[in-house]
Amino acid sequence: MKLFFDDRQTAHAPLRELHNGDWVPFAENVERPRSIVAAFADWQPVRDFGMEPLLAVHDSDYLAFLERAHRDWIAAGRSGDAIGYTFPVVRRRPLAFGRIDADLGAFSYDAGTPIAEGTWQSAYWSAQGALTALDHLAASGDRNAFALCRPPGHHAGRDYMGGYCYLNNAAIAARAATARGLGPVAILDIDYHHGNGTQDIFYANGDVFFASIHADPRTDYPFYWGHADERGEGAGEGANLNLPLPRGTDGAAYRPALDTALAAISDWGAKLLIVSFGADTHSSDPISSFALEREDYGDLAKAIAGLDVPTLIVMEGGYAVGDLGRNVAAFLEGF
Ligand code: OKP
Ligand code: ZN
Repeated sequence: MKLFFDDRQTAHAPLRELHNGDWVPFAENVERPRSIVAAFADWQPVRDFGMEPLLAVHDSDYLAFLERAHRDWIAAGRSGDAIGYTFPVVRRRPLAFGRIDADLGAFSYDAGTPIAEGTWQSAYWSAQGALTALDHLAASGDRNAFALCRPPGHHAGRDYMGGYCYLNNAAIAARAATARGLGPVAILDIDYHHGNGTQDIFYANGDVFFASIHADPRTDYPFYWGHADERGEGAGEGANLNLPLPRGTDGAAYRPALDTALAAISDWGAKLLIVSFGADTHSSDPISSFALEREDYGDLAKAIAGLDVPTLIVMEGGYAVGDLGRNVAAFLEGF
């Protein structure tokens, strides 16, 4: 399997995040991609597909905000990472203040997603990695490709960041795939956390199926999305499947949910599968509470490969940096 990564994805290095009422070191750190890079010998270069595929998913004013936010922060006399402190309860009116703090609130839903000097550069190349891996999949006839996306993407919506995510890499690849006639596309999200951004982007769309297995949002981030009764709307009705699981879920208890998701994807007639893979389901993950072990990842991959559909794997979370590279390797080797 070909693996894609660009070193510019390590420019994004916020120092800290707000967590449980205190400042803690930023969990989505550069040791994560380094651990995964070190686990494999061969990496392919990432190509530049420009802004057009990003604009197919995200609003142009949101992208412009991401690009300039850190400069606005410094221009406002601040230092360090840009982080919001006020959030509209619901988006009220399209007010444009040209004030960094108002923008940080308007374009995000949490205070755990800081913008550092290198954030735009890394988010941009992370998305381009997903597009490059997709292009490889379409052009080579290979059955699988892996994009080491970092920062991750599945919490980012059309016009908001959150949960360490800025650009929705999986959604950008899915839209590029449907535009190329590679669909119908299904996205299977097996990160510990619900992929609320991906769900939101395709919620009213019938051409991309979204299935997610994740910690029950009644106990876990992102709380306000990921419940089992969210099934899509309008043309997207029935094209959204949430399978929340309780804290403590191990490999054996996870497997029936995976089989349910795979059966739904198969019934739906997917011709291309995008897997949002998070290794934060591992028992050693410091911010998550599932109990999967390394051997389980090979089994999950084999079950997914059993769909026999070309599969693009994009990296989402996973914060146990000591285990991360080996866990990702175990998953990819299962294919
Ligand atoms: C991203 B991904 C604030 C607490 C909330 C957000 C978790 C984001 C997970 N520090 N943390 O889905 O792995
Ligand atoms: Zn996660």
